[in-house]
Amino acid sequence: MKIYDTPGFPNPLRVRIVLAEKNLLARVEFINIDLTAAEHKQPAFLAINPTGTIPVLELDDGTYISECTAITEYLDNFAGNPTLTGTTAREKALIHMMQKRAESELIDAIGIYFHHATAGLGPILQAYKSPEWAGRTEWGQMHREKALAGLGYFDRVLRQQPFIAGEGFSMADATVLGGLLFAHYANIAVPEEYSALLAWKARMYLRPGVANA
Ligand code: GTS
Repeated sequence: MKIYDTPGFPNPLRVRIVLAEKNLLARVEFINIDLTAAEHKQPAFLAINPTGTIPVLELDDGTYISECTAITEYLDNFAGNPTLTGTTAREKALIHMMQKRAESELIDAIGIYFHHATAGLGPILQAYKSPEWAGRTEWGQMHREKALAGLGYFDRVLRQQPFIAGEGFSMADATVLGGLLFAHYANIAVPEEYSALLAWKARMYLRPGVANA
């Protein structure tokens, strides 16, 4: 298997955590994609993922899978022992619900703020962003507010339960960790009063699957 990504970037971190949690890091070859040079917007990359985003998983039979949730579903299930996406109907539903919230309320909101209200990854990549979005800093700023609200939401969740989707570590935890990494790059500080979120983050980084990602 191959993973096309950029080390140290937020969405790639989600999949790297999954690989580490599943003990699969040694089973994949990493292909580095240079986002600042807009390599992911060139025809060769768009042929493997038309949405022009990383990460992408390439299976040994040449199938390409993009979207972290889909990649995670594959990696969690291919050995027949799912641990991150739920086993019962209830678990699966709760994990997917929280995964979606972690994307829309946090990591994706920060991505929109970062790419559309800040200098993002620089001028080469900015040139590939939709022209009708260019300069929409107000819209980008709204997504900063949305992300801050998302941080507050996950703090409240973690006051009630030890993990994002309940009693066990799941892909939703990996996504919130990716969101916190993105918040750091986008200079969005987690407010100190979100102590449950901060304590959870510290606990997560003690997990080998997160520390080794
Ligand atoms: N929903 C996608 C997923 O789950 O894979 C999001 C992927 C995504 O936005 N990836 C970012 C990207 O490729 C990388 S990261 O910086 O968020 O880690 N961005 C490219 C771009 O041009 O915005």
